[in-house]
Amino acid sequence: MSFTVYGAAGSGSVPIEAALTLMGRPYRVIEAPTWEGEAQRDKVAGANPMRQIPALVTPEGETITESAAILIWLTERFPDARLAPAPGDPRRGQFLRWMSFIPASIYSMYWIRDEPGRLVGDDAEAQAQITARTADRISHCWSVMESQLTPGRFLLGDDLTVLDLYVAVVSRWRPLRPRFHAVAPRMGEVVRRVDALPQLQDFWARRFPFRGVYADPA
Ligand SMILES: N[C@@H](CCC(=O)N[C@@H](CS)C(=O)NCC(=O)O)C(=O)O
Repeated sequence: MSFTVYGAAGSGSVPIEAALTLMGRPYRVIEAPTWEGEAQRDKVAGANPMRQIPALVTPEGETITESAAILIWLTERFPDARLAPAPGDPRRGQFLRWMSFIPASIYSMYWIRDEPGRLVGDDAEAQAQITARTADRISHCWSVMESQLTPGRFLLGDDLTVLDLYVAVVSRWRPLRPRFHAVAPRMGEVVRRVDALPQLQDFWARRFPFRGVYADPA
């Protein structure tokens, strides 16, 4: 039995799929772009009562939700892939810090951004304010992370971790990479390095192509 990922191209399942790819672990994807509406959310509801992707079903049949938890769990399940500093490693604290910061401070904004009406109903002006202010908040969070990290080749030093995969994907969402680079130039160099990893070129092309607004103009 292999892994099953409930996910969608360009979504929060992509760093998980990238990690499984680098780990050489077979998986299948149940495609469910939940932001498209209730029919897609229904597909996921059995695995995740929050009706969100990503969710991972392990070969043993356990279901894990929450992108950061899934990524960290995979690094523990497959330590030989060396995609996280191990417990006791001096980089572990910062690894856990930023792996928690992304879903808590940044990813959570998208529940509001994707459908501002969830909070303010049909008020178009209020919706526009939410879109603008959550973009400001996301940019601020990236700038805080930039100020606290001293990247090497990758965010925590010279070794690639799942944190790099996570940031490389989330930084491509709106307000999009040009704004990310403006507030986080050193992290920006890292994500471009992650975009260029030879072992992920086919994967990115399939799951989050560098096209249109999702390109990263130098
Ligand atoms: N806390 C969750 C957030 C997941 C999430 O927001 N997923 C989005 C897609 S990238 C989703 O399913 N949105 C639909 C909705 O919230 O209704 C995680 O970190 O996995």
